[in-house]
Amino acid sequence: MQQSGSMQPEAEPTPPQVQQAGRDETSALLASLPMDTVNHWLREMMLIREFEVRTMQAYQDKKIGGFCHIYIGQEAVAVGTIAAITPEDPVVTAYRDHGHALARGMDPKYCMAEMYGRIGGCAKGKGGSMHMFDKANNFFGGHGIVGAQCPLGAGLAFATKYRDEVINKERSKHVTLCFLGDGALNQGAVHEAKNLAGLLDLPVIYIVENNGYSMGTAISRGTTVGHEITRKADAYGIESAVIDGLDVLSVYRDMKPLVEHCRQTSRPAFVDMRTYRFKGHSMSDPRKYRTKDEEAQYELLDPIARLSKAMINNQMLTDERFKQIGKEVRQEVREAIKWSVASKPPGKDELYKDVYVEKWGPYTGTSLPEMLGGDES
Ligand SMILES: Cc1ncc(C[n+]2csc(CCOP(=O)(O)OP(=O)(O)O)c2C)c(N)n1
Ligand SMILES: [Mg+2]
Repeated sequence: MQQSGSMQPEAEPTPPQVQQAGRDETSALLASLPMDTVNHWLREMMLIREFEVRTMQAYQDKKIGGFCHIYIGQEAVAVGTIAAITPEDPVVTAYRDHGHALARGMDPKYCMAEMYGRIGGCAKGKGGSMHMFDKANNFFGGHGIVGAQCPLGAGLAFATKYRDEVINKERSKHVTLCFLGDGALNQGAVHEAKNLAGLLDLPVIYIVENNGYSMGTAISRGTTVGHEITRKADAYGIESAVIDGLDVLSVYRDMKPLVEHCRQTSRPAFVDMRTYRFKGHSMSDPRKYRTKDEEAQYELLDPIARLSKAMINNQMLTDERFKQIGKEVRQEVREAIKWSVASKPPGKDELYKDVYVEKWGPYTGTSLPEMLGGDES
């Protein structure tokens, strides 16, 4: 039998980095963009970072319970990709979802109140950290089952295409962004979704936020051809790109034409978005599976520091203004926390609301199972 091990490189660093934009390239990119846009991206990334720092503190103080996955380090991905679509385009993601919700326009107070388990939260405090949802901003969650959002991404793209082409008799004009982690690549549902997207010409872009780890498992240990995951798109005839996810300018530069191509052709795409999570997998992860040196190496590529330095070098930002934005986002998050604390926990009357069983009402007769108070086994 042929050895498939030859497909893996010998000692691939984890996670693999991508060619970074040089100083001149960055300056040219900055010059090509409206100043307000770049300022907005910087502020958004800083808001997400501050939101996550305060979330971690509140979690440690036991104000937030349940699972909680922090997005620090990956801010440029949500901000740069969402900047490349329109507010009408659907977005769906996994459980590391606070950054996407905020970048999509959710008010931080609804996001924070959800984390605090309060009725004012976007899911009435019944979903928590992993289940942000904001229909008004076309943000469809927030999903805790690894890979489960990928068939939903295909479904959302099918829905927009059907509405545009069949109901409205127009050209398909929407693009869905479906985010997933590198670990999700090994889930069956992801492959079925890619197959359907390719087969049915669905305008969905699968963005793998490749932070190199699935919990404590490095991509090279858990995933075949982990050094070149775009080959997993080739297998389905889906176009792909590798993007520096630690640089918001590169993310936008590379995503914008890809989004427009998918919009025009009504075809799917796949992105290997190289990034790094600066914190643990979840709040209970001591990070023993990676070295301090590796973490330090990636922290040098901090997306906020990279953008702010580039802006300062190009006379688009001053140290004072940078500090001022820091103050503003701290205030915004403080207010979100204050609002969340003032919001009440959901009452008992909420228990059976928004759950499927409500539609049919309680069972009658003897078919009620014991766990629901019935007397039959
Ligand atoms: C179907 C399923 N299997 C296992 C888990 C447990 N689990 C939660 S997160 C995770 C790792 C996923 O890693 P990745 O997709 O790379 O995303 P990241 O956490 O790096 O953002 C696993 C295995 C789950 N939630 N769902
Ligand atoms: Mg990962």
